[in-house]
Amino acid sequence: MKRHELDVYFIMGTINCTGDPLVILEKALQAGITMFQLREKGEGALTGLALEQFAKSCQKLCRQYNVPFIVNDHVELALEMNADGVHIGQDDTDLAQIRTLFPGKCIGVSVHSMEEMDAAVTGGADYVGIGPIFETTSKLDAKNAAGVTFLTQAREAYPSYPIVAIGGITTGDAPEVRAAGADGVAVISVICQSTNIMATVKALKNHSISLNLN
Ligand code: 3NM
Repeated sequence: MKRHELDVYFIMGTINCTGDPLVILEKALQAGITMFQLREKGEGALTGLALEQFAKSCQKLCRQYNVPFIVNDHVELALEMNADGVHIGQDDTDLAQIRTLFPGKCIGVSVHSMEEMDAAVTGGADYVGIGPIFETTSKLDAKNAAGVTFLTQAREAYPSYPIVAIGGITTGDAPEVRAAGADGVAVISVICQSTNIMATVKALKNHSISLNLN
């Protein structure tokens, strides 16, 4: 994958939205998000047929805007739908197995230590997510906010590997997170709760990206 695809990585599930999730997604796509992850989990999340239908609507919108459509955890669903990729945590299905199931697709892994990062890279992940950088209310089982210390170390260890930062990131601190080594910011609430998604996404973007397309 290209590192700039991680620039503004929008993650969403229906429970993160107070308004219509598809309207929010379309606004975010129009505003220029570069990647989308459907993360349908938690109390009240869709399951079964309703999940499939919602996922298909999200995928259709992403295709219209030529933005990769990634599925969190629901590996079967991602396969069935021919999603552009999957994102997995440390407790989810084994990376080697996922790599075999998704040849040529984008696989993201959440990592919290150098050991996990090394394993993700050698196991064939396409990018890693590092977080939570700041406190988050969007993930119930999130670890404590870690700041940018590990992110900085990870970038030093892997100068050109795709890394996205996650957890409590707002428009104001996106530049700090990028300066610490992230190729992009993965966000839920700052977009889902925005009253001006166009302005929020624009503010999250890396404004020097045209000079940094490797
Ligand atoms: N993963 P918000 S933090 C989905 O640390 C997720 O791995 C995290 O949402 C991790 O932008 C997180 O609203 C939630 O804080 C991110």
